Amino acid sequence: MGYYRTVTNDASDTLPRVAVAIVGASNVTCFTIEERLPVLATPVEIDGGGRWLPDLSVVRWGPYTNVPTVTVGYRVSGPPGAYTVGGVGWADGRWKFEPPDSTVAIPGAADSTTPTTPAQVATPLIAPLALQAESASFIESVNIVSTNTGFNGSGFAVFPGAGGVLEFSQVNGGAGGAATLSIRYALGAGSPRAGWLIVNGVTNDITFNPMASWTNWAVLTQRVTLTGGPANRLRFESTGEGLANLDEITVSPDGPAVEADVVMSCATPGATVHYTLDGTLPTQGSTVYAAPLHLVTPGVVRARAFLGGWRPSVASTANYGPAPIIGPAALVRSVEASTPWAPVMNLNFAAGTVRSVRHWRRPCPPNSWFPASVAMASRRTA
Ligand SMILES: [Ca+2]
Repeated sequence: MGYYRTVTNDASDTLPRVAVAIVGASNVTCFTIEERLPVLATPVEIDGGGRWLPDLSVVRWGPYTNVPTVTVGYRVSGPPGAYTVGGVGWADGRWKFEPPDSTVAIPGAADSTTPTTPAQVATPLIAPLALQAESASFIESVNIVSTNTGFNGSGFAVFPGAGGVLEFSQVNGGAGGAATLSIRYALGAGSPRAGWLIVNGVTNDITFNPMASWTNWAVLTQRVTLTGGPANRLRFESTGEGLANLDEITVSPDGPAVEADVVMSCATPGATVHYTLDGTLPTQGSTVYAAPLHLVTPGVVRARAFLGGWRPSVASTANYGPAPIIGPAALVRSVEASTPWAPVMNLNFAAGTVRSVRHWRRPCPPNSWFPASVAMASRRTA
């Protein structure tokens, strides 16, 4: 039985190809082939059914039974440089064939440049849900249109001179009490327009200032007092001046109250927002934000945005309900490896209580550090 290895560089810009030929095995019942690669080298394009066993750094073929000749092969991948590959063939569990080692050369100059730090994803926003005028619960003599650009949702409300009504009947007031109502509107008329904002039956005057154009959208804030829960009624009425074009309203209770409807967004295009509700740092394994959350119990929302090839965003945090019980401070290490040749180590500090300064001289608390492995891949690919 003979074990022959040949190495070819079939083009200057491709990885070297190794072929192994077993010949003269007609007097052998059973044999296997193993090719051994050095550290940093990995096989690609393995043919003949060979298996790469990274723990042993070998490619193994067989066993072959009653086969006189076999030819197998693979290419060697890794950083540019010269590598020594060896091999061994085992026959009938007794005989060992070891051909001389071969040297393979992976072309190209080593890339010694320091990878640039990837950009960081924008910190996501956690905000109250906006209620769209086009989805108001009661509409009278008001047209819903989409003729002027810049609105949110699918349209906005246009009031007549008088007698128009737009009512939101299930507005969430959180735990109840003072809140800020943000009204997104456009007013292209030359002078302010007044009308009524009726909150749970109590009439308030409301005045919109002109914005010079019907496509300039502005936000008017009003202080209101709401009852707890999602049964507040907010009603806009035009009373002779036509009011303004209304796009959406948002209610922000003064306190971090529940119930609450929460939306999340990220300014980085293509980024995915992940969130947790237990105070832990969101990872790419955390729940993906897809639709507004309705929170009915006190808690904390933490959101973080991710995008392949970018550093993860800073985590944003919002508390709902009574102030949370503060746990021990923790420092957590994690690795973001979406760019294989430039894994990013993240250290996240979660604020909390510290028993004493002396305590900080050791990891605090004892389990707040945990090891993180970093895999550094070659920038070269097959
Ligand atoms: Ca709208």
